[in-house]
Amino acid sequence: MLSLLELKHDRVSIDSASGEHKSLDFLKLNSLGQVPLLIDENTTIRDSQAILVYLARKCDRKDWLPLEAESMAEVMQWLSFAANEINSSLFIARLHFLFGMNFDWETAQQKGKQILQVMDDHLQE
Ligand SMILES: N[C@@H](CCC(=O)N[C@@H](CS)C(=O)NCC(=O)O)C(=O)O
Repeated sequence: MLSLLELKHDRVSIDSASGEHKSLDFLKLNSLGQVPLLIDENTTIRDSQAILVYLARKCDRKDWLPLEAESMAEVMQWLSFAANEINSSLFIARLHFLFGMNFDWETAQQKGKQILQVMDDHLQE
């Protein structure tokens, strides 16, 4: 999103394998110990959806986040879809296949396929 908005930024890598995101320094920035995290001068925002909303509003980009009730709700429903449906399916499957974490990946994968179909159908329109 930073690139799409052509915002100059520094990207900082966090070594989660060594637990850097749970270090005291990082927890001071985000008590949940999660990435992504956006720091904009004196403002610190955690959560991908919140970061997207922040950037769109900060740049007054109504093409990304319209202010009319119906259009804004339409954007928010997809952000919520990312936080809920995608997070509880594709994200879980990814943790299993990429990082070998022990989850019910079969259920996650099956749900993930349904979720991808919902997105494909929407994009077809
Ligand atoms: N709701 C958050 C979830 C962020 C999240 O789960 N990040 C993962 C990496 S992709 C993480 O930092 N996990 C470490 C943990 O939860 O302890 C968002 O959308 O940004």
